[in-house]
Amino acid sequence: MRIAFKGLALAASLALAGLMPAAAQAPAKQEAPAAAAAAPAANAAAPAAKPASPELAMDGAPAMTVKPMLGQPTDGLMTIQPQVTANGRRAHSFHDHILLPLITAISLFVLALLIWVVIRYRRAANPVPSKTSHNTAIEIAWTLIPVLILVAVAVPSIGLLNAQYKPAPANAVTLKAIGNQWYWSYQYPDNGGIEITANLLKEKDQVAAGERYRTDADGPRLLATDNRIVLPVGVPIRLITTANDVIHSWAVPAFWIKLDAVPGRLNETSFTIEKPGLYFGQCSELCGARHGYMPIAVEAVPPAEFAAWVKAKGGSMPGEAKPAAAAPAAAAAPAAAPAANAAAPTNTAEAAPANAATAEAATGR
Ligand SMILES: [Cu+2]
Repeated sequence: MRIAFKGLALAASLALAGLMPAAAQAPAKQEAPAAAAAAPAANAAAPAAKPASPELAMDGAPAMTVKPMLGQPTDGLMTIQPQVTANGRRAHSFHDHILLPLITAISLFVLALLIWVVIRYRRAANPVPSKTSHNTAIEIAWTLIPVLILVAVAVPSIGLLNAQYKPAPANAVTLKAIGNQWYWSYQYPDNGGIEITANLLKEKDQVAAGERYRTDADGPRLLATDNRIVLPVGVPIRLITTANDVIHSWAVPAFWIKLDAVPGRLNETSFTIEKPGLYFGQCSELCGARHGYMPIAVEAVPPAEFAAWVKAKGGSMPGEAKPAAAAPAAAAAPAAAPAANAAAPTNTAEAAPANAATAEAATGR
């Protein structure tokens, strides 16, 4: 996991850089129909959004189980986890098609030079050493070639770094992740302030009788949490991180996301999940004794299911809040208006309370 993150500061190719704005905007355009679809579906799905499997203890969350090879480390797999965000795919490609071949070629070249020197210039084969101390052509070459290699790596790398700090569009779903010693808590400020606390699920032999323990349906050992967070697929996510005590880091390898959570400040990045699934990560900043026991589990679901989950949690969708408030106001307005008109000729004093009532109805309070 750590090796995968080393590539984070570096990043993808120039050709891909040209594609990025289009890729970043595409999910934003999908947002409107997705949200529109979510509204009716949310109502339809609401009855189904009862607490799912009691083992998962997920109020209204779809009982999603682990998919092999997706969103988690896999035994025997030697490369980066399959990526489900645009930046992740870009970085994976940068790693596979630029960095890895380059590192391999340089290592083999240096190895060949060493072998050649050891054999050709050993004492037995070369009893009288050359007195040569300078060679202008070679000195220029061994200075210039590494500089050109570094420039070739830096250009796509800086492009990817830039893409990783692209601010989220206005319609993004905001997830605030808060690091604590030693668990994560979450807030959905745009969805009625839903709050979730996610703790590591212990193994069967670590809990008292009757207490909940991890099963394979929850996820891999040390990665499964008692409460999962739910995020919509195809919708930009604005991730904000902070911490209550020491520095933590919110990291999910399949999203190509690793963002420090620092007490007293907010860090922000954005991403769009392209594939429904269950994704796991861990705190990735040494934060104390139980640093290795604060996992992250994300369920990525279609926007309609996300809306249903938000409802089941007692939250609201940003687009939904306004029509809901406007509906009683619209219903109240025609009724109140004739009343106000009728009252006006007879008693203007009575019209004022009628208007006040309308105003109350309009705000829904
Ligand atoms: Cu931590």
